[in-house]
Amino acid sequence: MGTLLDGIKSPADLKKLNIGELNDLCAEIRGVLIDSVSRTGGHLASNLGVVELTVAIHTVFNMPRDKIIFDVGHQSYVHKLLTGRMSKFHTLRQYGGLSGFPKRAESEYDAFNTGHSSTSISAALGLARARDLSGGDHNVLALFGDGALTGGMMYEAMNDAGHAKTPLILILNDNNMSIAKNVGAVSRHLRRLRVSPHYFKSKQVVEGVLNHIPLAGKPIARMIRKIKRRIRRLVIPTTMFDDLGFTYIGPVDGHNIEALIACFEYSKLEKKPVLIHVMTKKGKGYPPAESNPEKFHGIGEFDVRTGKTPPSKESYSDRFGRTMLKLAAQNDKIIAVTGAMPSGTGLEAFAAKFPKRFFDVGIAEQHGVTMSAGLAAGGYIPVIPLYSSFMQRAYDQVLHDVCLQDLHVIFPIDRAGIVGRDGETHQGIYDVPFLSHMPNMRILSPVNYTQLDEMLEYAVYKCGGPVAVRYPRGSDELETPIPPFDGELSLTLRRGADISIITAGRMSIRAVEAADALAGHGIKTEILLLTSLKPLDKASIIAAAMKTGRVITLEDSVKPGGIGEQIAAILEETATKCRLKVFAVPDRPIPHGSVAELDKLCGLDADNIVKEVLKWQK
Ligand SMILES: Cc1ncc(C[n+]2csc(CCOP(=O)(O)OP(=O)(O)O)c2C)c(N)n1
Repeated sequence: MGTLLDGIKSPADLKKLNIGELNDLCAEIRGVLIDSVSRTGGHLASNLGVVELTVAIHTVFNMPRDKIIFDVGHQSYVHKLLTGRMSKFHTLRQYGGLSGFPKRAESEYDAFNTGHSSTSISAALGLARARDLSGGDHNVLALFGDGALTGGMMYEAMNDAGHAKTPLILILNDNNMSIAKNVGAVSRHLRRLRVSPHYFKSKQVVEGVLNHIPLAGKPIARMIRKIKRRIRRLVIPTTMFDDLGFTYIGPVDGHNIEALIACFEYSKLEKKPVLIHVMTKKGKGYPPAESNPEKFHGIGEFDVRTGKTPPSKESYSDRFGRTMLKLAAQNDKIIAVTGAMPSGTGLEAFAAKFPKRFFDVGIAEQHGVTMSAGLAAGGYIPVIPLYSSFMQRAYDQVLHDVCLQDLHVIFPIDRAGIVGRDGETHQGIYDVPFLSHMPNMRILSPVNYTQLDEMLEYAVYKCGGPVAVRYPRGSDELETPIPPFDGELSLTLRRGADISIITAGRMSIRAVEAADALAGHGIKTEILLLTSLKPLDKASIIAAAMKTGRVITLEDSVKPGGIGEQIAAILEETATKCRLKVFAVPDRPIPHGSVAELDKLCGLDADNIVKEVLKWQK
């Protein structure tokens, strides 16, 4: 096992292999991916689908001189294996190990950091323009999925790139899947291209041409000219990409290395924007992933033999989905909207039960939010669950289209706070600061599932404007019993006279741990739990500060503009005399690791809080 892959120290080594060996290498890579991801977790299905594609790219192009940008970046594992990171692959997504996404700091082969969808063409065009301005002649590639093509930025970028006419190689990896089944009119257009008789014919011809292609690295100039003439005849401008100024090539079988190599060799000759339409199967080569690509899109540890994952507790997302079913059964004005995350946000059952009241808008958070604002203006109650980090996309839509008009849109914010193994692009640590300054917005923060239910019900029936309800990834609940929620801004979780901890959400668990540990040192802690992060309960905050004279704020959001800084301002403005220490996520990218490791890294663990409090004692 692993013999060919062991020999690939850099992509240059690929150029020595013949087609048969490249295919054998692909089989080895699949084995490594399945085995390794079964231990570390990760984005398996997408990577299994791009094995031949990535091998062919690195066989034809000369990275790192040529540049490739991976859209989202979740499908960059094969690229990592081929670019000198094989020996570290077992550390993928582990604290201090390889990232699950491209990282410029990790390798010179990673041309651009990604994590959020639909940025690749914009970034590639920027790199191409930088090349042109500096007189370079290297190739710039963007590899993106059909799912990414539902994101609006792609059209802004194609509008610009198709007009700019500078050489750019776009590779569309079309597997007909986003995380779930892909949606939308562009997806329908791609489906038509896939089945059009003309394109099937052209595919066969491309493959025919390819049987005669020498591998890259051999003298190929004359042969290429011949291929160019033959392929040019296949390129018939009937696709939306042609209309936008790209030469469309395809569709090409993305598991046929020879066909891929031919298309890539050809694309280098075009000297203008090219789009290569590659068809792949998500999960290719591992039956459990082929039959359930959605489950294997992003997966934790699993048993390679059965494809089964260990049993897990109900998550906040699952609970949200169950509660939505109940609320929607009672109230037919409730509409669910998702940006391509029906399963991730827990809305699958809703979609099945209320198909007319469910809209998957694609990876289009901006459009989803403004569309929801339209639904609200039309008399409905849209509920649009977004992962905190993806909500960043829709900042202006939340502000301009929802908040300024005070429209009743409900924003369940999933994966709020530190998310763990997906790392810096996915940490949900910015929503509190950026929502806090939006007029009319309310932000609620539950500490357990019952409170999540109560807050959602409150958001539907007792609010008339925008409401966000933020909850963490996973299933961590505060075990301390609390009274039912009915709109209170805060509640006192524990009484004590020595020090006050003001906290919210998942961090309340850490606050209780710290308070228990402080009790061992004879320090009695008051814990004020903020159920509302906007508005803040000023009176209770001031009272808690005055009671003990020593305040700790504890939050899983970035410090600038967060709750701690807002509380500092309240205490300052009201001339409340007390000492204050803000525990929050520091103002720098937070890498990947387990949530517990990252809490510690950010100083949000009970041990660190206790250590700091004990310093105050001296
Ligand atoms: C802005 C944003 N929203 C949502 C996501 C979550 N997400 C990650 S991959 C993905 C689907 C991508 O589909 P596609 O581009 O077709 O790639 P595939 O996995 O099918 O290869 C989604 C929705 C994201 N990364 N960024």
